[in-house]
Amino acid sequence: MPESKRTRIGLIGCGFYAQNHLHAWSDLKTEGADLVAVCDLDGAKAEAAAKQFGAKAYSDARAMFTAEQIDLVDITTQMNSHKALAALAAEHKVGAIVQKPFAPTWADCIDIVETAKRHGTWLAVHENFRFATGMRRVRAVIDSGAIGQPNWARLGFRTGYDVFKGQPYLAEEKRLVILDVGIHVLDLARYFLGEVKHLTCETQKRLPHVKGEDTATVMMRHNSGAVSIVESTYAARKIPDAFPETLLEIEGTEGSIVVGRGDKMQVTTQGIFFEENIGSPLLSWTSRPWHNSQEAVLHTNRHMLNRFRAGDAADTSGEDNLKTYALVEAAYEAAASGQSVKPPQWIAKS
Ligand code: NAD
Ligand code: 89V
Repeated sequence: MPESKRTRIGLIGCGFYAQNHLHAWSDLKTEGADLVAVCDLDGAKAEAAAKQFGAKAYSDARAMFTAEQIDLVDITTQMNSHKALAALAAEHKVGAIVQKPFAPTWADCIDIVETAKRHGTWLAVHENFRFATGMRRVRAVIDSGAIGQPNWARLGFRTGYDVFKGQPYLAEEKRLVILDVGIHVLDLARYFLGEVKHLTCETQKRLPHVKGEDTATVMMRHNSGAVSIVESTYAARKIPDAFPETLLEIEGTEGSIVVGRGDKMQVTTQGIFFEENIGSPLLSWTSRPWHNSQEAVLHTNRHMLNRFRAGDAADTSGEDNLKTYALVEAAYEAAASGQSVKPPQWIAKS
C-alpha cells in the first residue's frame, strides 16, 4: 500500500487493557495501520510498548501530538483523562477513538462530542462487545429473519471472576458495575433490539470490599415495543463461571436465540432447532478466559480503521455512544428514585 494511503496511529495509555489494542494494531499493519507512537505518563510502560511494537515512546501526549504526524489516536486510558486527551486530539486535528466508558459523567461525554464537532474531527468509542464474533453472529441470525420480530430478551454478564486483580481502580468507583460492564450489555441491548423508551433499575452492593454497586438489574421498554432485562454483577458465585461471556435469550415472533456458557448458541426458527459454537478463535496473543473480549478488540480496531479512512462515522461513533451512555445515566437515576426513567437525549447544536 502506498505510504500516502497508510494510517498513522498513536496510542495513549499503555496499561492493562491497552496490550490488546497494541497487538490488534500490530495485526492490522497488513491492512495499512502503522502504529508510530505510544504514550504513557509512566515512561517505563511507554518504553516497553514502544520496544515490543516498534513505535516511538512518549510520556507526554501534547509532546507526542506536536512531534508526530498522527492521523488517528487510540485513547486507552481510564475515563477520567478521556475529556482532556480527546480535546488535545481535536485541537491537533487528529481523529480519536476513546475506550469505554466514554467519560465519568454525561456532561463530559457531551463535551467530548461537541469539541470534536467544533473542530470537525472524527470521533468514536471503543465499545467492543458488539464487535465480538459471537455477538455479530447473533445479530446476523436476527437480521436473517429466523426468529421474526424480536420482542423479549434477557442479557446477562454475571460473574464472580476477580476483576479487581487486573483492574484494582474498579473497587474505588462509586458508580461501579453499570458504568464498567453494564454499559457493554446495555449497548448490546440497543444493538439487538433498538432504542429505549424508558427503564427501571435496582442496584445492590453484595461485595464488602467495593465502594459502588456490584449488581444491577435493569428492565427496559424499547421503542419497538420489545422488553429486555439487562443484568450485570461481579458478585455471582457459580462453577463454572461465565466470565467474560454475555449470556442471553432473545425471543421473537418466529423463534428464539439462546447463548449459554461455553459460547453455545441455540436457535429455534419456526419449530426447527440448531446449535452452533460462536466463540472466537484463539489468536497468537489471546488466551482464555479473555479471548472473546480480546479478539473483539481486533474487530473493533479494524472497523475504526476502515470507517476513518472512508470518512464515515463508526457504528459506535461518539454520537451513537451517547445513546448507550444515556441508558447508564437513566439506570442510575432509576435506581436512586425507584421510578421509571426516560434516557436523556443530546440535541446537537446546529
Ligand atoms: P490502566 O490503569 O491499567 O491503564 C491506563 C494507563 O493510562 C496507565 O498506564 C496510566 O499511566 C496511563 N495514563 C493515564 N493518564 C494518562 C495521560 N494523561 N497520558 C498518558 N498516559 C496516561 O487501565 P486499564 O485497566 O487498561 O483500563 C483502561 C480503559 O480500558 C478503561 O477505560 C477501562 O474501562 C477500559 N477497559 C475496557 C475493556 C473492554 O473490554 N472494552 C476491558 C478492560 C478495560
Ligand atoms: O470489559 C470490561 O470493560 C472490563 C471488565 C470485563 C472487567 O468489566 O472492565
